[in-house]
Amino acid sequence: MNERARPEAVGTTLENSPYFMPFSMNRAFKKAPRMLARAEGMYYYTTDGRKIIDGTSGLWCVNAGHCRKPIVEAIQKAAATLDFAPSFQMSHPLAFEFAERVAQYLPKGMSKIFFTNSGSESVDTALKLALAYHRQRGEGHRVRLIGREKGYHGVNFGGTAVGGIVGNRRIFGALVAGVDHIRHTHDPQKNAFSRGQPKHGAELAEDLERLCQLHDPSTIAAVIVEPVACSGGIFVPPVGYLQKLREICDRHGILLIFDEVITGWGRLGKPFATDHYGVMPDLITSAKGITNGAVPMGAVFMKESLYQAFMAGPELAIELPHGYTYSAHPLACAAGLGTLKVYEEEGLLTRVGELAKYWEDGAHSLKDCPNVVDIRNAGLIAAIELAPRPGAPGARGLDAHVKAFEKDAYIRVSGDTIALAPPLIIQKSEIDQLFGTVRDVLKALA
Ligand code: PXG
Ligand code: PLP
Repeated sequence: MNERARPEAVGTTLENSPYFMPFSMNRAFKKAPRMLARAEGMYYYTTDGRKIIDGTSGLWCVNAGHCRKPIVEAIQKAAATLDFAPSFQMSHPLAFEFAERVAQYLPKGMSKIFFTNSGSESVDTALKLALAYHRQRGEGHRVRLIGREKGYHGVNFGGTAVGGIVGNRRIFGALVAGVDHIRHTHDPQKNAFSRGQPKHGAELAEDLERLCQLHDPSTIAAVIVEPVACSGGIFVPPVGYLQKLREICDRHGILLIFDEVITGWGRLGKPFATDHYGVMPDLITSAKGITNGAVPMGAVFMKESLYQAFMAGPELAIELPHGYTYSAHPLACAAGLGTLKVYEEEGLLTRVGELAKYWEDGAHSLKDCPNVVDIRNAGLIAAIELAPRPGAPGARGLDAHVKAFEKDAYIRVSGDTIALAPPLIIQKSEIDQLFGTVRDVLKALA
């Protein structure tokens, strides 16, 4: 037996573990781990038996709550029936069935679906689709990709390149050539403590026009933005902003990609943010809530015309040389079908419409807590931004995360911003409980 700790030996014995944890403070965590053993509905249960309210839907993905029976059973059945099926030149019925079911939820005008295994893969797929689409139509000169400052589009090369969070880019070299970024929309001087969409900032979309003039619009293939930028700190689009982006893209023949990995599947009270804000992109990237997080899956949704552009060549040719070993994996399709069943039976894709006001009031009730400098909200998402400790950005946020966990609430933080986005099944009493715990944490924080 080697000397290394087994996972059940929680405490001070994980320090030599071979597990290199993603996006984590490995050394600090292994000294003082926070370990989850099981989950049900709104709650996690720790390895030492505590019940923890899930304030961020795992990682923004468990929209229907944890270990839901129809999803669990669908996965179990699929695993015992067809463990894997190749999806290159072969397929299986669940893939077609799931695509059909997902298509019923897509914004009007979107009709085709490409399956991936994560949000990151969806983003890189969408960017490649955009480049290939233009080339397919004889506009191969459109080679540039535009992201936005503070944006998060996953961690693959394309997504990292169009992403705009400096700390996620800094150590990874030159990334992808031909990428540029429009300005972010965060303007706390004008918009602090806005309820829902901030009033000021629609004109920031004009920054896209500036890049069009700088590079010449004929060189730009696509613009990708999150309708609500979540990972970077939760920035809600100013009134009129997304509409303006759409207009500029239309003016110049540029594809607009909405990255709805978080905002999709009911988070804002409609199936997609596209429906909520009434602005139609050309492509949508999805993941997370598509399977309720139970099996990894992502997808890219596109307009019919995009798909058809690839169908123009000879029939005995592979139309898109792109795909993943696990695209449309049977377990993921099964989990997705089970997920849609729960969403439907419980009306979860529109439930947030009823909860949003209560949620907004709860979030903004924290305004009087120490160190709170801004509160932002959209649908069932809230950000509570704290002033950083002098010379130690992120330290107060990290403390909030750890202290909340000690007080039986799991919350995410991005720097010094607390990010809340619970499962869509949350009850009003649990909204009170969650904000009550955050209030206690903020009062206890130096
Ligand atoms: N696009 C967006 C908009 C996302 O939010 C991705 C792409 C990448 O998806 P994958 O499945 O490859 O992780 C994301 C993921 C957080 C947090 O707490 C956010 C994400 C993932 C993990 C943590 O902010 N977003
Ligand atoms: N690397 C090698 C050597 C491979 O053979 C493959 C897939 O066949 C990949 C990477 C890509 O893996 P995936 O399809 O799981 O993304």
